[in-house]
Amino acid sequence: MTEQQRVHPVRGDFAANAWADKETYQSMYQQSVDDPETFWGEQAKRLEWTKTPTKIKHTVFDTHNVDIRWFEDGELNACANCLDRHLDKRGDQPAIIWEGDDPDQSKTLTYRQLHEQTCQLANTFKALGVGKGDVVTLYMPMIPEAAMAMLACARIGAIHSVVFGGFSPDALAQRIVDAESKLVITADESVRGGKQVPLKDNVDAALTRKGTDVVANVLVVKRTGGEIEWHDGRDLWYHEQVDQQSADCPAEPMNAEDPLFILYTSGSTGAPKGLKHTTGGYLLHAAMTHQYVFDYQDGEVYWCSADVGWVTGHSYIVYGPLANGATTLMFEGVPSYPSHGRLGEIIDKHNVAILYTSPTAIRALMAHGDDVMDSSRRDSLRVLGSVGEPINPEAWEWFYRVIGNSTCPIVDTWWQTETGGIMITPLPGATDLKPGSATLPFFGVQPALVSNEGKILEGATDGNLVILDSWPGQARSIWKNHERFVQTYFSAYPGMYFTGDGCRRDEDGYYWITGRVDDVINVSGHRMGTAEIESSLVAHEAVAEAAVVGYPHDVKGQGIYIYVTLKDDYEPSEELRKELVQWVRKDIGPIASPDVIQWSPSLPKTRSGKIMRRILRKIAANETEGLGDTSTLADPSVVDDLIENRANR
Ligand code: 6R9
Repeated sequence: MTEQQRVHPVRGDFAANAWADKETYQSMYQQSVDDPETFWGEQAKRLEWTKTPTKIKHTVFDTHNVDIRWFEDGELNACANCLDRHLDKRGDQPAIIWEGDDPDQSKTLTYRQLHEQTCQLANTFKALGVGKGDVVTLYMPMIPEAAMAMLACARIGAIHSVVFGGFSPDALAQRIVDAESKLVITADESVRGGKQVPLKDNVDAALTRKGTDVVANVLVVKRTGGEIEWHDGRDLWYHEQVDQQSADCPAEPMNAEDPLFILYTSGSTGAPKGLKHTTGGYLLHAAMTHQYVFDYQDGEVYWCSADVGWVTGHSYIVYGPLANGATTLMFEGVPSYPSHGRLGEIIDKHNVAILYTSPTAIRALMAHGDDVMDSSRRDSLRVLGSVGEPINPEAWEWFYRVIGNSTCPIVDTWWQTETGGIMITPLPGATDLKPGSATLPFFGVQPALVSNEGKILEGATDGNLVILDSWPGQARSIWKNHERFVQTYFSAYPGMYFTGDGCRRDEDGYYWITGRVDDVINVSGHRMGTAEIESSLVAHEAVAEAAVVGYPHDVKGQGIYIYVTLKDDYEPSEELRKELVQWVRKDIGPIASPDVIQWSPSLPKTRSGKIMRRILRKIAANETEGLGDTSTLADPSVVDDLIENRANR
């Protein structure tokens, strides 16, 4: 039996106690697509509305008029839904368990404590002149204050824009300027794997960049007490401000379609786009998927190991779990510190029942052998989850057998920043699992595969993954650029949302995501536009031209492979190679660190001057046979040189 045919059927005892078994999944799914109005109108009741919505769905995917509204006459507050409404029943239950980078540091915040501190922070925002519709940028470590800052924004109707703490000052500045953010929240330093990252210094550097004078204040959490510079009048200590504020801060009633947050993500072209997510539909989708996909049961400790800087952290560390009154674990560090046993040790220490992590993290541990898990028992685990990139069947089986002691179903969840929440996924009590497949659509999600010409393909086939109708968590637009939103997602296949992913559907109707079909690469689950890296490189004085492609990498899924053509006055050298690597790291951030640089006197181009990336991808993957048709190249001999000097063999 090949890996891809191996099936792990749903366990009977699991199905009996789960939120959904096969029949429940099938009947709910059917209703969700046959009668979305009734289905979502009913589901909306899981949230607390200050004004109950009567208009459920108004969504148009027409290229001339993309207009997405859910629950448009309803009013609610996302923070009140995540905190206030749990106080009666769960005031003393842990809301957030925080595990520090240092294994001796951890703390617990109950729902009551989280509510109180979030209200104080919300009042701080108000005192600083931040109100409804203003954008607050977060550049934070993985500490409870990050979740509080998101919730405090939501409480007063401010819009948060979280920027991952691994991004460079320039990348941060770009996002601050685009969002016209008045307030930035950061910490003196973050700590990861025993090393300090100078977050405040990075903010200082970012705020020297053009256009950042929109920022009036920087609120600084004291995390390490490390040395930082201080700009009087602009910088404020978080604790000093919050301590002065009362814990009484009424939640602002928001329209369901008021923005909750923007989150920047990379696309195939241009600058990162700020995806706009709104309040009602997003929160409902996050909460509902958190319950069904992880089969969350009351009182369980749930751990999503993502960073709040990514959408996974938004939906599955903060909004989904807290809306459900769950206990969510937040981890500051990395799975390899102080040793490779850390992940398992955290699970034992806090009795984690559900672990949601990435294929990269799994492969990195797997590379150290089965005994990396010897320091823990992990018998509290019940469900495992994977997200961010395709998981190869070997890593799936290792996750299942070694981390999960062969007892826990794995939910391989496919979704995107744009989708707000999980879209294609097993439900642990309902779906027979096939390692490597994200399996079947969640409620309300109508996937389809189309040919390059836009023809909908039936049955078992490969194709481009599109979604035929809207779902509540869908991003509504790109911040200040609706035209780009329409162009990016609705123009390739008119009338459908195009995901940018390629996919295979098997004879059982299971979906197997094969990866991006556009110029986006996915390195350790981090999405990057090749164009962004290229434009960084050509800004270097030695570089005439650069082309960036992804290539298969054992741990990271994809690595970054760069073809560089130098200007006439420059010679290739080890020193220059190192300099270019540092250049990109500094410009974009360490996540964009190039793995391979190949010096290429020229790049394969069509006669109209377009770089043939298909060929570059193949050479980078060391697949030099069958390069396809190269006859349209202006100079086919370029390819021979690239093959001869390829760096990955
Ligand atoms: C949630 C998140 C989205 C892209 C997406 C796809 C890839 C995510 C996946 C997966 C295969 C999965 N992706 N989950 N590929 N299987 N389970 O990761 O959002 O950062 O926007 O990335 O990630 O290529 O298009 P985001």
